[in-house]
Amino acid sequence: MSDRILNAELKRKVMSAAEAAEFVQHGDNVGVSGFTGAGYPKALPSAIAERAQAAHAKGEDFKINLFTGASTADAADGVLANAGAINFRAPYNSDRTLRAQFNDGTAFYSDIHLSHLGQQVQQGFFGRMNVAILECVRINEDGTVVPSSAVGNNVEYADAADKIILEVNTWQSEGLVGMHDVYAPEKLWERTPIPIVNVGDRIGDPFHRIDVSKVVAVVETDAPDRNSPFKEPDEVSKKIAANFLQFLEDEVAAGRLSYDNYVMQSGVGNVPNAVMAGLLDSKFENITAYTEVIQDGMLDLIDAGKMTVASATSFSLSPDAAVRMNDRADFYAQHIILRPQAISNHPEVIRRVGLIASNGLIEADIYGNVNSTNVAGTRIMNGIGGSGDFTRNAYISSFVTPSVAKGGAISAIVPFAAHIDHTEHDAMVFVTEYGYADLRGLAPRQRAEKMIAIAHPDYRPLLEEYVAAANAKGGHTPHDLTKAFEFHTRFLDTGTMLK
Ligand code: 0RQ
Repeated sequence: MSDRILNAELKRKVMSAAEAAEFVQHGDNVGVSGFTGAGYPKALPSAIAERAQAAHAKGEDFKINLFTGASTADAADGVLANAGAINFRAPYNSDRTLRAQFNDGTAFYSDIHLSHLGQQVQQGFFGRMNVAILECVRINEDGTVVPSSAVGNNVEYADAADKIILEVNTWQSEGLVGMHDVYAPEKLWERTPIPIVNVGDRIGDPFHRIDVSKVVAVVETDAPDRNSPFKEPDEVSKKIAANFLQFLEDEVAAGRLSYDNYVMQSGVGNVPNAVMAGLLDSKFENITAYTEVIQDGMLDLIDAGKMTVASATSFSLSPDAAVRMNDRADFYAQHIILRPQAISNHPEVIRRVGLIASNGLIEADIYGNVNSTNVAGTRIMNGIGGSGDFTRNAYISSFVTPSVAKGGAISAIVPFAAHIDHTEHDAMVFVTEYGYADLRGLAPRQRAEKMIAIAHPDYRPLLEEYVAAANAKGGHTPHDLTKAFEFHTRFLDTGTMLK
């Protein structure tokens, strides 16, 4: 037995994953730890999948409703989806098999703002939470638990669940001890302000207090997080990043930002990494991040002394960066805080700290409405994630995107977004490789001009043609509803949005 299980009562609950999986029944609501490929349970999902497969082989039903922090990995969503063991999923998914099941209607998905789900589960919006399965680094002598590389919705799931299963993962560095700040808001209708004034404020405990009497099993694992390899930013990403940095410089020049008060929120991926590489050589100092996910570029900024503190709910690191983090965990613990996602994404705090949000998109329309989730308005990609939490409440909200997808067959800027996650009232600045469109203070007709200027040159004439047709119909937000989705229907008919 590992020396990371220090509580005598819970030591007696150690068993195999297969034995622990017996506590999960068909139809159960199961809330697991895990966020962006970090901190998800590594053993129970496979064991539950095996149970499901055995039941299916006997002609019996076996499916669970799976709740997480955000995306997990093959070892969690993947194995369960492949076993046909998921009936319902919330609040975010990036697994391809499961995505296909949502899109063909064989599994159900509710795409929910990441800061909202924990409370909704606690309040019983989805029925009882039957089992919570939480990965941790260590169980302390007093029965408190140190979460692993993500905090996610652990607090709410453990609170709501009838039974708790703990996975103690010895692959996770004990250096994580001290990085967490576990805080639960008071009960509904008794709430006081969340006392985070500065990004680096710690307001909770470095461990999670659980009800030990609810723990039915403890399972030991040593499997790694998903930690996807780092892709060097391509040319388009570098141009988008350069345009984003120009926007920041222009904000400084306009007196709306200074070189030492940039509070960053950033989605993950190629473009954000290129932005962070650019920030290394910029005049910005004392950068802080109030965001969801700690990524490679933030470690670089911390190493360079450019970023003082990064607050998030999980890590999303390349294998190299994960090794770096683990090797120097004591140093990073002075600069990194991992909070519950209800707090990392809390509107109240986001408003207070005055951050600049920057997220990806599927498409935006000429008036600045954003589709982050549904390709051609119908096929779910991942989900809204935290983009709504941040976009609505940011000091300045921005979206970064290549001007085209699928080799140019799809324009990221369309006449009318075929699904809308962020409205024109929330989205302020759009950045492509052709520049940035600042929509603040503009009326719809003025916005269209700015958006077309950052579209791919091949699509600008088509967008202008649409605007002419829409303006001919009139209105404050002109549209020709017979043509508004022509880009999409043309793509579906011919394989390209181009004429
Ligand atoms: O697909 O890899 O199969 O070619 O979408 O697109 O351009 O690499 O950009 O990785 O940032 O993803 C909106 C999906 C963008 C993401 C989305 C295809 C494209 C490619 C990826 P391939 P890119 P990104 C942040 C807050 C919502 C959640 C969020 C997302 C793939 O940013 O899920 O913001 N956002 N969370 O080809 C068809 C289009 C497309 C398209 C792109 N219009 N039609 N396919 N793609 N546009 C917090 C965190 O990040 C944790």
